[in-house]
Amino acid sequence: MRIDVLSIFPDMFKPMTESIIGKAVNRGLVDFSVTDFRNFTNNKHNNVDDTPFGGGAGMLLTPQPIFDAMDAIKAKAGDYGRVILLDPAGVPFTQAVAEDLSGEEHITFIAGHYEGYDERIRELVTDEISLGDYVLTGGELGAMVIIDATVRLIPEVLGNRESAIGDSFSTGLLEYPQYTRPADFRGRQVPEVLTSGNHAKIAEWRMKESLRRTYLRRPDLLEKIELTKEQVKLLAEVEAEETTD
Ligand code: 4GS
Repeated sequence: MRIDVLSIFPDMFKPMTESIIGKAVNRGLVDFSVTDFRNFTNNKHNNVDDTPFGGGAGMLLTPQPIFDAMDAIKAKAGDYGRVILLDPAGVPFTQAVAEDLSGEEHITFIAGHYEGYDERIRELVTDEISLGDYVLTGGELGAMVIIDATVRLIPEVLGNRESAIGDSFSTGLLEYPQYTRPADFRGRQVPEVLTSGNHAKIAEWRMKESLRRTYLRRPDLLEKIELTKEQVKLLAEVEAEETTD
């Protein structure tokens, strides 16, 4: 996968060379490049923003440096693939969006840092994505979050140790509680079933606790998935247990 980012703060992307994403780059699974679009300005002060026509507060990202930086990416890579604009008015970012993007060969992010974008910039864009209902100082952190969640879904990026299988949100449920050694830590015991060696009982306990956690913390997620007969039975047990005490 090739990932391009347009940003006037290229140093903000330095953390992307760490950890699993950095390894994916080093292993040649991801080709990652940040373009500072301030280098593409045509004015003598290298301004990338200007005041809005019609008046009002705040500055807008002007189209010229963005269009020219996009032309440069096209000249280098042949095309820009999916073009993502980080914007609070975009579709909320979810695991489903990450799964969709992880199948792409090329993604280009436009990360702005001002009040807003000149509307003509949206002409270049295939997807407008919001990180959530809050206001950031710029699109850079949003682009990094989307890159992180997307790249880890590329086959081969995660080893067995960090497997994406069973992640919360890919199953539609929150993860069940987990324990490692010691079985007794300062008098706090690991649930007995987990040390019983009975794999069917362990699987049932995990499913039930996954349902319990989702029921208690994120009941909205239960509305979005189709439960099996077994899960319906376990959820009924959880509901009974959680309403009596
Ligand atoms: C988001 C967001 C955002 C909007 C950038 C105000 C500076 C800011 N971008 N998801 N101007 N939420 N952008 O808050 O993507």
